[in-house]
Amino acid sequence: MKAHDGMYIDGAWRPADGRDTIDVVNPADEQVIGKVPAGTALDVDTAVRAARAALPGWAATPPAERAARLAALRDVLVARKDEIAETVTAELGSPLKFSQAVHAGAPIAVAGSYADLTATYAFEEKVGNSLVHHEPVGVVGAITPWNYPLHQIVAKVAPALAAGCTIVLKPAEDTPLTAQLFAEAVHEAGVPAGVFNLVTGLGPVAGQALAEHPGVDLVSFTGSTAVGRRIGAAAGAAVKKVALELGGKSANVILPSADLAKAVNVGVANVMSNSGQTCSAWTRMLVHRDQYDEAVELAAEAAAKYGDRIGPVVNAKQQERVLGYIDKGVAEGARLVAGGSEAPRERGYFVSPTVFADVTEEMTIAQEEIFGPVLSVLRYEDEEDALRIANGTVYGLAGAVWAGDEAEAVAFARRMDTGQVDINGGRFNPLAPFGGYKQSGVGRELGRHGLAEYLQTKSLQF
Ligand code: TXE
Repeated sequence: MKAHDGMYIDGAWRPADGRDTIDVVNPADEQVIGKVPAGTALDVDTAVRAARAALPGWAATPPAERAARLAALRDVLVARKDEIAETVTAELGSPLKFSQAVHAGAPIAVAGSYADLTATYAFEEKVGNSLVHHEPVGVVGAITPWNYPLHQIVAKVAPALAAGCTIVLKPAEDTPLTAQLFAEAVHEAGVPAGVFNLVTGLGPVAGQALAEHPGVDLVSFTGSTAVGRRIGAAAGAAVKKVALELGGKSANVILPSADLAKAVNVGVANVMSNSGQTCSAWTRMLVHRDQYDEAVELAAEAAAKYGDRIGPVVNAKQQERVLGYIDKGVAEGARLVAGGSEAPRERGYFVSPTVFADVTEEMTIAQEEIFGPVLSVLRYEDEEDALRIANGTVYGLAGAVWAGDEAEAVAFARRMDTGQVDINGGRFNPLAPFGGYKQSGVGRELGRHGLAEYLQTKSLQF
């Protein structure tokens, strides 16, 4: 696979400070497919300085011109869609069709939505006798994970560009080739030098240097709760803005009036897609006790069908972690009805699509984020019980409600402590705000709400 041996800083690929590199591994066959430089604190500093220097010019660029660059970026992503899909498949292991539809498709939609929004957004508004200016926050340090390599990048970089911010991106070490391809796309789209900069590297080195750099005004992080906590604490100490998109343990609540077979089948697909590596995945299916046995049977059948259709998880560490959770589920008394903790293939970091029945709320597999193709099916007595279980974790990122009547589902959704709820299945909307209640995070991504994270307001009184 094509890999750059430098950093994209100030509009060009420049030699890295150090000689250390990171091997990029295809998780489907464990082969090394490329090497990228492991950035140092000096690389980060060089990139932040470039972003600072470019800030006044980009912040003063009229929104219509920023919108034009975003539209050009979307067009480049469209033109290079196949290459994006192949790169994501090579470094994440997801099936090519899924990479085309989701890993390439979603970021194209997001880039396009920000091109449109930037052209029409009221960056100045009259409020009584005041004029309120919405100005860029400044230099953004973006730290992204590997699970949706391009979407996670675009969900931060597109609104930052829209707002007039400049950016230094530190992508996940597992998926840096997609990030390099994105840097090429930004360049091709004519975004001025220094506005977007890329430093590849390890989290505790390059990531930490970026999060703690005094020249960064806002840190936008998506990843594990443990790292998010550290970044939030450092940002608090420096009185710096921070956006955190962390884990989830979303509930899929199937009310008795719902179409059970549809709700279960879509629910299983939701958890298995991307090999379960989705922070918003509906990993807890909640079913009324009268429909429980039927739902478990349907879920086991649906999961078995997935067999070879899902890719591996991203690396050996994640595979070990997911298999460990499956063992823990069995040890705590849950009943395995599909899959299990035996790796299904000799090569590659695969995990069998797994379904647990007889899961109770306090079990580890019902409380902690597993980040693999593992579904827990829980029983509820009545609606109040379902609500209590749905809200009974430290997380609050997403969820789903199914009912015969949409209004009934909406009434239930209103009482859920979570940032996003899919009603009778739902569909991806690039304009809908996405982010967490409770320990799932701080701030929102996508649409107007995502843009607002990268703006600060100034009011002029007349
Ligand atoms: O995450 P990390 P990992 C969850 C999921 C998964 C678990 C571990 O449960 O099983 O986290 O995944 C950078 N300072 N999610 O270990 O380490 C790192 O280089 C600054 C949910 O891969 O948090 C990468 O770019 N940055 C999630 C990014 O943080 C640091 C998606 C995420 O990696 C750093 C991914 C540090 N000290 C994992 N240490 C979601 N919400 O979608 C690491 N990083």
